[in-house]
Amino acid sequence: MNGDKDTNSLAEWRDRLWQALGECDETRAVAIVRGAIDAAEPEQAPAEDMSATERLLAAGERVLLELIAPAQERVGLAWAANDITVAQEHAATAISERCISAVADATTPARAGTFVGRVLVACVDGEWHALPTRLLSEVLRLRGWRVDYLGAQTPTEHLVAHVHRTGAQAVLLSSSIPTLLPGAHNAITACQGTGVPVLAGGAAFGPQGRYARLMRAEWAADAPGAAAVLGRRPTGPGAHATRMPGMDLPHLGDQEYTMVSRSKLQLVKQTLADVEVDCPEMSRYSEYQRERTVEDIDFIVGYLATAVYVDDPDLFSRFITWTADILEARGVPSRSLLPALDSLLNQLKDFPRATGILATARGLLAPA
Ligand code: B12
Repeated sequence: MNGDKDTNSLAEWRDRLWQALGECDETRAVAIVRGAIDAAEPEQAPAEDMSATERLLAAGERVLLELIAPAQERVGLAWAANDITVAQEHAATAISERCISAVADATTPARAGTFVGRVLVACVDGEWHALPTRLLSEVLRLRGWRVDYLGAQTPTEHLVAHVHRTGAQAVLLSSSIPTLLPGAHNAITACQGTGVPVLAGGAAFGPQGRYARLMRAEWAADAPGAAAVLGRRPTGPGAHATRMPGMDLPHLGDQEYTMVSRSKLQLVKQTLADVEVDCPEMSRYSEYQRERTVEDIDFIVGYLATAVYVDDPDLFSRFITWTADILEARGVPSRSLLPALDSLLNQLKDFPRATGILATARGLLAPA
């Protein structure tokens, strides 16, 4: 590939990888990734100014961030639009994992024996989206860090024990699912309690990492951002080291979060009963359709509780808009969410923050 800007953008490789993912062709996907490593030109400096080692490291990073990551994001968009099945999404993700390993293998000879430092990368408890942390770990390794990669759903007590055991300089925590934020907050304060800085990332932490800041953690949008934060050697949590999560969020004093999260089961049950009255056609639902409806209501209450936790109506509104789009893409009118929201508004009428959050989202579905 020459230095021409368009050719250097890896766009063509992205199309080829997308095709291989769509056809569940792991062998071809890995061959494409290997080819892209050989072809990718460094973006920063002219290739002739770099050693072979530097070029290989830069090419590896570009392939991780500009080829594999966008392909994986496209998988998510295609699933949401109902263009691919859950099975195709699973297969594509498994192949992407293998592609990341291929980059790791191809770049091993270029990695130095000495490390710039040691960090720990993990997903918060309950979080299955390990692929983003795997990408992050490989980019940091390419940049000289020793990374302890703990993968998906790491229980907080084991995270803290590992920090103690290894003396890691920083903990990098990932979460994609917002309902895991209260647990993530717990993990952040527990790790900071050991005196180590915590860098949070992933879609759960909200636009521009607003919830990470609320929880007094550092935040970065992506792997290069994380490397930049680590490069300036973030100091420990200092005054925030030992504290209870509730101390960061004074609004929790009104007990609304505790009430909504503790009565979740009852709220889901009553909402289902109310929705059944409003939608008589539900009596003809199959067992499978009924289970999905319960799951949807469970999600709604979970996201509501989380929005109350971080005191941000936007969190719930984003979720409702996202759910509405998913439903519409599958031929279900987004209005079908209204009975559930109305039931919750009625059940939670004594909780001003919760009802404010519900009313805002309801307004998005049924504008006045
Ligand atoms: C693959 C996938 C899965 C796989 C994950 C397998 C794996 N090994 O990772 C499986 C099938 C397990 C899965 C399960 C679920 N998933 Co899913 N999944 C995805 C998908 C398609 C891709 C995720 C991914 O790899 N993205 C690519 C990476 C590169 O992008 P990224 O995650 O944004 O990460 C970047 C940054 O955020 C950042 N970053 C991430 N972490 C960190 C950490 C630090 C420290 C830093 C600095 C930066 C950083 O760096 C990354 C690279 O630039 C996404 C769609 C999407 N667009 O992401 C949905 C998605 C995340 N999943 C979703 C959902 C709903 C679920 C389920 C709830 C589905 C269900 N009904 O069961 C479960 C939840 C399971 C759980 N408890 O975690 C939704 C979440 C929507 C929402 N608003 O909450 C999404 C967005 C799908 C969609 N389009 O709607 N999922």
